[in-house]
Amino acid sequence: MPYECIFVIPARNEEKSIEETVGRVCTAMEQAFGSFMVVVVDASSTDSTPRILKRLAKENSRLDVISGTQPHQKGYDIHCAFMKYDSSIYGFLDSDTPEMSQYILPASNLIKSGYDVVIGSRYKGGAKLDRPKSRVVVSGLYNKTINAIFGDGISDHQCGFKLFSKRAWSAISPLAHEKKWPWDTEVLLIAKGMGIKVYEMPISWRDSRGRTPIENILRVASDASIFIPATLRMIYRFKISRHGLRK
Ligand SMILES: Nc1nc2c(ncn2[C@@H]2O[C@H](COP(=O)(O)OP(=O)(O)OP(=O)(O)O)[C@@H](O)[C@H]2O)c(=O)[nH]1
Ligand SMILES: [Mg+2]
Repeated sequence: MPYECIFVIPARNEEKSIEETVGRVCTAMEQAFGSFMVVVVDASSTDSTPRILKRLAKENSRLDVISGTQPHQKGYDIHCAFMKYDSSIYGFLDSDTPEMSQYILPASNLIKSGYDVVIGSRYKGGAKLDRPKSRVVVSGLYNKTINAIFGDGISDHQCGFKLFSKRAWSAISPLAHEKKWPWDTEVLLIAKGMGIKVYEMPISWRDSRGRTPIENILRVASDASIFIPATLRMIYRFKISRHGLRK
């Protein structure tokens, strides 16, 4: 029997938030579903995240903790966790944003009512944003660049909260190849390319990590080194070969 919903939490060195996130996600899942599993994919955490998760998994039979393949493969880790289970709905939520669990119930209801992909959006009208200006600018530039190249019209590709119907995930998953953070963007572009509607749910968002300006610059540089080759690969796939997508 397939589960009603599988909810994945990717985690890497999240000792500060993981227990709260797992607790809040499990509570939200109990309100929304009869049969479900919460799956944490822990990738090479060197802090006390693995120890906390081991304890939580012992206490909760609906919590599955699996190991990520290697660091910086968040997208691939979520993908593999989805593939492990047969379910009517698949979703994920970043472990550093426990408050996003409040959207599990409304987003699940949208999927149950017929939407195939529901994503959190920090930039859709009605969203509330508490984020340093520099991150808003960089994130805005990213979304605008993707929109300009692919014309997909999505306002927030990288928000760490997304749900898929089984029908959508079965169609999208064989075409998704990116392993790092651009996987989020890739799955949305595949959905759009197949004519699958994406519902953007405005959310209230607060950046969880306080970073210094230097840390922000290093982060942007590291993101750019991933973004550029990934975007070139996606241009080839979606605009040149159009493999498997609607012409
Ligand atoms: N499984 C897995 N999870 C990861 C990996 N890298 C990061 N994560 C988790 O994925 C989520 C998103 O990563 P973040 O580092 O918060 O990325 P971000 O949200 O773009 O950046 P911030 O604004 O700094 O929070 C978090 O829950 C991380 O713990 C990874 O390589 N594998
Ligand atoms: Mg984060």
